[in-house]
Amino acid sequence: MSIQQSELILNENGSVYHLNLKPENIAKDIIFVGDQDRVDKITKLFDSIEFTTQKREFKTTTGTYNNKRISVISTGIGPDNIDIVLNELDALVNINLTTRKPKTELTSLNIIRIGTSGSLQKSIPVNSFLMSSHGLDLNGMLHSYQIDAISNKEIENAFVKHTNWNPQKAHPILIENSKKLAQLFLSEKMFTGITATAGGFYGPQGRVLRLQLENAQLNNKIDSFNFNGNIITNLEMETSAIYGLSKLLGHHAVSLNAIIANRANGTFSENPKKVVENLIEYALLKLTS
Ligand code: R1P
Repeated sequence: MSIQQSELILNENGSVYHLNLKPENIAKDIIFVGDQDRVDKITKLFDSIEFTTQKREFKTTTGTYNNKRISVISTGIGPDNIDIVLNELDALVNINLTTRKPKTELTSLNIIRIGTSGSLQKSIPVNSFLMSSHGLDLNGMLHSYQIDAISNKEIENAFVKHTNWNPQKAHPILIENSKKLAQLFLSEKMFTGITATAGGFYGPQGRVLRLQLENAQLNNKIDSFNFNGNIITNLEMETSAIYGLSKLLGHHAVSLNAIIANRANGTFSENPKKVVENLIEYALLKLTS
């Protein structure tokens, strides 16, 4: 059965609806950034550029760095955008866009998120790098899919109990990174830990401006969660969605975080741009050496 036009929407030139991309426009190694302006900060370091396009917040540039073909894509903010980006990228490699049928031979992409994040632990200071060993999904997007095969019930249930998690909110889901891809980026410079992924920046991450929180203790409970030595190190808005959809679709994913804030001691980096630039250089080198 072919996938109907309303389900897989293509633009007039045959490109996928939001990303504006055709299969030949993307490399198998893909860097995700949130901010569309960060795409050029990476690709200005490339040896050559072969393609670039932008629609809404989704900017893509493909080129080579150290002779490796790499695409850089901006996803915008949040797990809802990751749903769009990962499904459309998967369609580009694993669905025949002419017959509208899934291919029998599937392609696995390597997806590396280079993003910013706030540390939850005093021991992980601003200006450090952190690789997400797991994404802890606190936003619920993944519940639209059949996730039993990729979730980790024991630790999820321990988290629910420890935080007194409101049963009216989506049940948290813990998803591991791609160990194979992750090992490329490990070094003594890189902290690792569980990254909690929220569906918003203020209330969903425990920030109070004028609105009171549903559970004012939640951030403290997240900070103090410890499951056999596994602790939650940082909060951001994409990692669990990237890990979950990548695992379900058969892609490899790793999330690298530039720690620009420390929520445990209230500090913010004096030069957040610099720590992101340093992480970009580190990631490109590790990916291509
Ligand atoms: C919030 O300011 C944004 O910054 C973080 C969060 O995950 C969210 O997307 O990541 P990026 O810097 O990669 O966008």
